[in-house]
Amino acid sequence: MNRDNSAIEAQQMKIRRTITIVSIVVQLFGVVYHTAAQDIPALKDVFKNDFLIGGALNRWVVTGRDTKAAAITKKHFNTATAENDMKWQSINRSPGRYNWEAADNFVDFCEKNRISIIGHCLVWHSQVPRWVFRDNAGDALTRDALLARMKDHIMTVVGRYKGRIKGWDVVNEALNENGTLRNSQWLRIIGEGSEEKQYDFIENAFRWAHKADPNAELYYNDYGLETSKAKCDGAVEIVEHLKSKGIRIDGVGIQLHDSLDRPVADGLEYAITSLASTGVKVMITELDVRTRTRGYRGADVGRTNRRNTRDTNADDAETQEKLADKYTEIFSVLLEHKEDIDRVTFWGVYDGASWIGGSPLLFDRDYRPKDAFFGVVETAEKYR
Ligand code: 9MR
Repeated sequence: MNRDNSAIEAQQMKIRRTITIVSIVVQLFGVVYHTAAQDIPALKDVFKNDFLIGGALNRWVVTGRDTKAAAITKKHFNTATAENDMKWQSINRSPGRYNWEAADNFVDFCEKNRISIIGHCLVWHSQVPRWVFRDNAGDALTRDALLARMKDHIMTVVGRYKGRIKGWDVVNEALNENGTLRNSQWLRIIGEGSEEKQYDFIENAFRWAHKADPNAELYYNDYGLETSKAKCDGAVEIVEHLKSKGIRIDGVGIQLHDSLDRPVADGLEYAITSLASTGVKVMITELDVRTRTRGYRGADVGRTNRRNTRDTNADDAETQEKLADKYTEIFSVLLEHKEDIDRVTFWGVYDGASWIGGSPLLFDRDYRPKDAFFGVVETAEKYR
């Protein structure tokens, strides 16, 4: 075994030991903590020397209709991402018509509560209206026409919030599992099937975002970077390509939509270290852990309805214990690499607001902290 291997083994031993110790402590003190939920520490304080802590917010939170979720947000988060309200489809559903209400509400809420704002997201193959890729006759746009449309959208949206947004997810989910670029309309139309032009839509998106708000940080964001090394290598290539052209990129977001039974530590370490070695910040941008044991469990949001995704198995003690272990595993890795991690954002505030249903977050459907919450706090204490 070489020295690198023994260092990795030692680190993994440490993570396994932390999971066992944290698991025992959480079980011993869980009951006491649960009865005194108001006294729980604020996550943003627990991690104040390590990284920002945030959540994805929906419009019920920012308009005050979900007061309990808003209270969790104000207490625990110092950064937030709009779960849906800044996406192309929400802001610019039909040509030339912009609806800013929801995005403005999100930005105002964050500013009022001194929460750093992440804009999500500018160029994505999903939640973008069909008209974007077509001309008036319904035919596919030319490369130049689509570039012009993309520029107009970025300049308008980023320009409106200039100086108020910490960073933008400029390009979202552009990669396949094998690290090649996804065959989206962005790639097909702007890339014109040519290898030389394949990064053009990404380059231009970053250039224009920078032009529209020169002080905003700019990120590439994707899922599965922790499960596929090839995909992670693809993200590294995007960063290196942009840097080689002198185009600003500040960070890469590892979404980290995890699931209960899949070990994540090795792949996550690989992703963090290889992305950080390019010199960019690494962020966990959409953290949750899928617990659903019944019904539809895929990623097709068209088939996931928040109201019917309650899963009784997701609430049982065994699942909650596994969930706490999983979060301990994840935060052990993040704390080992805290120098490289800038921010950790949960994809939702509490289970009742999660896009996947089940019990994937730190707060349950009654807004109470779960064993997973205490697992995370205990893990932070272990790394002090
Ligand atoms: O959580 C979001 C859900 O409410 C939307 O219906 C869905 C639409 O595609 O997008 C979800 O958020 C996604 C995020 O914007 C990008 N990464 C994957 C997230 C989960 O699908």
